[in-house]
Amino acid sequence: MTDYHKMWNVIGLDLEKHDKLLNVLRAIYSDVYLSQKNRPKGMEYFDFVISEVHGLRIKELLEHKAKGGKVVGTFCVYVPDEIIMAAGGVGVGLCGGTQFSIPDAQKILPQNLCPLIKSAFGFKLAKICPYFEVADFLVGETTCDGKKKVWEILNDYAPIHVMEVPHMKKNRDKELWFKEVKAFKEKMEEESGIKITPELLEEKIKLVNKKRLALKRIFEVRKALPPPISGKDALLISQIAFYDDVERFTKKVNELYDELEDRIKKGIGIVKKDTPRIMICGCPMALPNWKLHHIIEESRAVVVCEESCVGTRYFTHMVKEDCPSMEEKIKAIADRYLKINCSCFTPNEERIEQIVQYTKDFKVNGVIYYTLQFCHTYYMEFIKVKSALKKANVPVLEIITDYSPGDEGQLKTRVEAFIEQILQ
Ligand code: BJ8
Repeated sequence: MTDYHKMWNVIGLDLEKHDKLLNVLRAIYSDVYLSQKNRPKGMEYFDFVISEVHGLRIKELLEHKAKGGKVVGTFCVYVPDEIIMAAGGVGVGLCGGTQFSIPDAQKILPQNLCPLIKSAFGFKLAKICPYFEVADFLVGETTCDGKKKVWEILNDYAPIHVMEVPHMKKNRDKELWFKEVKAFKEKMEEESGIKITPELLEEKIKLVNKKRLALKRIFEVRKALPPPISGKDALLISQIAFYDDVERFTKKVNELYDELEDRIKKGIGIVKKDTPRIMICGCPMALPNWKLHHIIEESRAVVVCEESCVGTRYFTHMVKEDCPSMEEKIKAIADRYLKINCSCFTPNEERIEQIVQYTKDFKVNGVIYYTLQFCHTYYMEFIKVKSALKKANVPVLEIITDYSPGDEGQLKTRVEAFIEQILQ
């Protein structure tokens, strides 16, 4: 195994703390992922990516920077990847998914704040995330209140550009968002020194659409009875989508898709045909948050869909291709991103309708609605989701949790009881 300590030292990581983090992650990964039986062979690539996520990928990003390219840290699926790439940049997701960094964050941030925000902030404060350290600048957004205010504090540690995401989808909101996307293109041009041409943008629009399509195909095969891949593995692929090289990732996901199709033809499932099928809806699960999937799949059920930003919200809509002018291309990008149904929007009926539709498409036996503590918008939106699922006759369990292992026993008991109820 390559020793990356010299590289980590150069980028300014706290080596001792970072070593501890890696040891914790390796142990969890081995327990949650490598213990699975009958995994598709194509998952070997994703295991490799995880084993090198703070090593080889960081080396690649440093090489990219050495050639003059920019690395841009993002926290939300509203930030348009196509624009970052058209300016020769690489986008990396910086949302935090581990309890490990939270005590550091709480030295500054309040305790009663969403763990995803605290975990990310703690990474920067403790200097244990190499992605934060190699990022030239960060892009925040005005989605939820917690994120909005943390950018002001994070700005003391790293330069940050904030995109104003509207909270409604009226014409005036669309106009505002179009201007924000345009301003982001200008920001990327200024940072990179590269003039984004219509040709460059078109090329990247097509590239990112291909990546979305590859992810969509993985979700399509999960509709099979039984699914050919576990929910944990599908989640891992969605999480890696925020870090890996876009072309390589797309190729590997498509290869995996071919293998999964073959499995379906041969009748090879990851579980037995009558295994209860669960859909998870709600807050995103940033790497390495595998807590709920692991509990569900250890409880004789299988996760077949994530209605989440590490799931359907990431890939569902494509950017319209071949728009003639730059103005129209920017509009196509703005339109696509504004279709994402984050609970920060009001009203958000399309999300509710999509959830009900997914329960049919993925032949779901039960929904687990997942809210991170102190995430008010997803929490509140559950009221409407619950009522729509009741009408559709789909059982639902609400889970509100954080990243700590403290409630795992209690969650397991609740999930098992829910699955028992489905089985009856
Ligand atoms: S588009 S879900 S990635 S904002 S940070 S809202 S969990 S309280 S991450 Fe998100 Fe963009 Fe929306 Fe998706 Fe709640 Fe926590 Fe806020 Fe969060």
